[in-house]
Amino acid sequence: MSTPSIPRLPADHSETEVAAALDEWGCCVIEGAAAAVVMDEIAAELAPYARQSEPGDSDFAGAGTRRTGLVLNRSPAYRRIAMHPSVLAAGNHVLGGAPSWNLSSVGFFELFPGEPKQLLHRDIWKYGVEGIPGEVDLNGIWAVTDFSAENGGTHVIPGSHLWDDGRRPAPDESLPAEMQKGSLLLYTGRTFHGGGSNVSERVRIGLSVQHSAGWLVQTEMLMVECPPAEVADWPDDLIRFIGYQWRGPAVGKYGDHEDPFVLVEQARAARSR
Ligand SMILES: O=C(O)CCC(=O)C(=O)O
Ligand SMILES: [Fe+2]
Repeated sequence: MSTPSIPRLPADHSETEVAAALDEWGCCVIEGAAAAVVMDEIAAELAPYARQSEPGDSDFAGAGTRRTGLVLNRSPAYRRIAMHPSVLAAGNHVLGGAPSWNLSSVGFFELFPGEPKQLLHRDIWKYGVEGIPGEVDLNGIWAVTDFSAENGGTHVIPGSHLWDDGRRPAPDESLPAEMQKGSLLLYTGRTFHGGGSNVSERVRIGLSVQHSAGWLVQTEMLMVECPPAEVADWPDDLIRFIGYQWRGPAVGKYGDHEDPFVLVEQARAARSR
């Protein structure tokens, strides 16, 4: 049986279309979700840091892959697309059953020529917990360069979000998400995927964005990485999106049972004194 193709939506898709694609296939490509120049800006902002990053130290991380973090701090261009309408539509649909959901991690992934195919996996394996009910992550990869079958464009298995927990993919069951710079592959935490093999002569760059239900620990300690004084000038909705918000009826409190956004207000007040 051949693998069904990855659904593709235009940038002006409706919320219903992205919801239907994620329900049925667990993944979709949003063509041209951002302008190519935005991707160039992100790449330029992160290049000085990426040059200092070490290659991966495990099979999963990949000896031919460099992963660079602190993207929110280092890339104002990423901050402008962190709450892209397609991400919000997808997250609201997949994670909207939770009291809140938020950004969990952002990584700049450079796959160099010669890097082999990554293990096909579900991102929820990162929690190390068996039997997680339903979907708790809504993730994506922005094509910072074009993604092709040759340069290691992310592989995905449409429909695999519905597989039983014990089922494992055959090596040839996945398909590469071929997409132009500025397109976005969205996939749920249960959908099998992984970096492709880069048999081209050029680096493939993807910006991995992970989002999770608010009651989960974030993959990165975003509020430590982005302390109140640093985020004070950012838009309020982005600040809340990285975690400065009450996450549920009684989680995410700060101090005397306050909303952690009060930390940002304090940083703003201190600044204007
Ligand atoms: O770089 C890629 O294409 C995918 C990476 C990935 O899925 C991961 O590291 O979890
Ligand atoms: Fe992954």
